[in-house]
Amino acid sequence: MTTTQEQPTTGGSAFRRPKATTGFGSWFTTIDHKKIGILYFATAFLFFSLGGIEALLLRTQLSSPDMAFLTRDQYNQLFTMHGLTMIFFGVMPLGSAAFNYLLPLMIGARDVAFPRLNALSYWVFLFAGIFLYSSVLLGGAPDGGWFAYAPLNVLGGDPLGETLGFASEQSARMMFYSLGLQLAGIASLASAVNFIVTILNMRAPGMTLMRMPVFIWMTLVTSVLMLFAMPVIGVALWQLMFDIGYGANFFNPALGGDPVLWQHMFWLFGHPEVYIIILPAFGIISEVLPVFSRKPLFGYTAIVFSGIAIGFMGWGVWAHHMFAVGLGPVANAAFALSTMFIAVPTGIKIFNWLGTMWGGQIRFRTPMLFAIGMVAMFTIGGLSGVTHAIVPHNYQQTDTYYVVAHFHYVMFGGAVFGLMAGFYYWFPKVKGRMMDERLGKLHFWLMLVGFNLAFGPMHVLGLQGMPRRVATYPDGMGWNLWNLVATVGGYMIALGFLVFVINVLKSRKGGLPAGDDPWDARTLEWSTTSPPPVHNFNEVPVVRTRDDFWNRKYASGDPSRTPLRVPSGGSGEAGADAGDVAHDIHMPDPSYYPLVAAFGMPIMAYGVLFTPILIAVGGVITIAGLFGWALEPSAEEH
Ligand code: HEM
Ligand SMILES: [Cu+2]
Repeated sequence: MTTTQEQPTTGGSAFRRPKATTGFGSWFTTIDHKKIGILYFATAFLFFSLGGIEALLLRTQLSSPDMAFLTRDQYNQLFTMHGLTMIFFGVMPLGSAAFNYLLPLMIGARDVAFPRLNALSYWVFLFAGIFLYSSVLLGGAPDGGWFAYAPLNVLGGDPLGETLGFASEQSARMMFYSLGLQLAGIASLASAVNFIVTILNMRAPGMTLMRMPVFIWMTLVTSVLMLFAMPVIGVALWQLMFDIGYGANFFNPALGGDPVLWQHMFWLFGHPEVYIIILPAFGIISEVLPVFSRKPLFGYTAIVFSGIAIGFMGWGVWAHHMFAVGLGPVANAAFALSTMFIAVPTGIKIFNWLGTMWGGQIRFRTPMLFAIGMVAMFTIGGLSGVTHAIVPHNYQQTDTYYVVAHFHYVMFGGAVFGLMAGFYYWFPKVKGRMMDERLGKLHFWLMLVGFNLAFGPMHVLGLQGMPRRVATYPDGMGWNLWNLVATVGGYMIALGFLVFVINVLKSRKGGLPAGDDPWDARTLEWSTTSPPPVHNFNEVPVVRTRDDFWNRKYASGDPSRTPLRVPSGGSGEAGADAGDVAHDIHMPDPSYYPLVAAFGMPIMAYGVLFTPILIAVGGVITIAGLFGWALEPSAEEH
């Protein structure tokens, strides 16, 4: 790819922008949304694998009664880190990876609105994960569960915490929790703002809101949820940090704090968070099902509005996580009702997906198998969710394996199956190569069977009274068989992912050439080359209908439907000879300042843990990075 020669506007060489867009070093300075998407995917998949290994350790411990494979302390750290990793560093950023790569391509744009902010978001996310995991070496990982109920997590008294100046080791561990999630929240906020502005401002000419692909709609709703949910947990984490580190008292009732405050704040964030995890999968499914059924999406408007409704209603149901707290019958009844209502828009989507397949010419390729698997597994998880909403049932089920079964059907059966459908679907666009179908199908069946073996029996275990978060259980409770089955299922899932990794490594270079539009798809990203050029489109498409690309292929030879050449990058008309269009399109140059700014942040966090000097050092690095960023010459002028 030729880039034009540009002179920086200011002299100082410190401010000269890096130019390389290929090679190893370019990954550290890239601001191309596609490369950032790939970085997000690779990193999130590594964390996801780590979370998976933790899950296997947990399941190994639980495979038979009275096991001593792990200590209680290790078990507590592992299930906490497993939950945190899967949610904040695995599944959520896998959604971000898809947003980053696909959003500009699907709306006919050349990049996101703020490319360097996008890079910042990635680096902060990476450092947040490394920071959280560094706790393992520095005394112990958080061990209070992913929702870390205060004040239980700030009490205690033991040596490690005292050497760090805290009341206990427990509280030092929870400092890692608080600071790690605050960092991760900064990354989410940055990308949420970026995606919202990109969607609202950078759609191709003619792409009205109601002509956007459903995946873009779900990106928008997810981003809005992130924008409002992160500050809520941010405040709670800040309070937790002050309680632990600086003698404040928000949560400890012995000193006059409120023990239920944390739960309200956590779940006011935490419930929207589960929709942040599942909505990207809803978007993916809504793209995959029509393509492989060779029919338009059934009920586009209903799918979009039910997505928006979920985005609003998700804020009104948080106390369904707190029925057993003792909020009283009025609160419990109100939240039971609101929870049952939110099942309505979710059900509407399921009916629309089924309607899309109904009467279609279904092609059972790997993406479609995962999409159908997602609809089926998510439906099971949704149904057990409705049973939680019935308060007397909830009293019976809460803190048992029934809940663990439920949320894995939703988050794994829904979100992960959906993400896998998207991966197999878009891989040819990203790499220009097809994935191996045989390995893909093997992955699917291993995962589907393993998943149901792993999590199906947990419904039974839960109803038999097996509590969650126990490191072991005695013989003779009638729990042995189902626990063994669940463990076997867990290993089967891991085997499935091994096949997936082999498939990716094999197909990356050796897959069959994909061409631009291998699935005969409907959305704009398939109208450019595979992989897309740095600037995405030589000609910015003009959109006249929903499914415009499909209509252009099939509906008409109407010349007004050929894509319109739009002047590029502010430099006047694009070159007349099509071969050289790229020459006139200016993409912003790479930059190392997002990395610098992000690098200061974990140092500040270590400062809160160890010594205030590091807060200052990290602060200076971050501010220097931001100044360099602001002063960096633009690359636009010649
Ligand atoms: C995307 C995939 C997954 C997600 C999002 C996920 C999420 C979670 C969450 C949030 C928790 C709760 C932690 C807590 O109670 O504080 C958890 C616990 C657990 N998960 Fe997963 N998980 C996933 C995959 C798996 C897999 C593949 C397995 C096993 C084969 C597994 C087994 C477990 C176990 C054994 C627990 C501990 C339950 C307890 O101690 O109460 N998870 N998971
Ligand atoms: Cu909830």
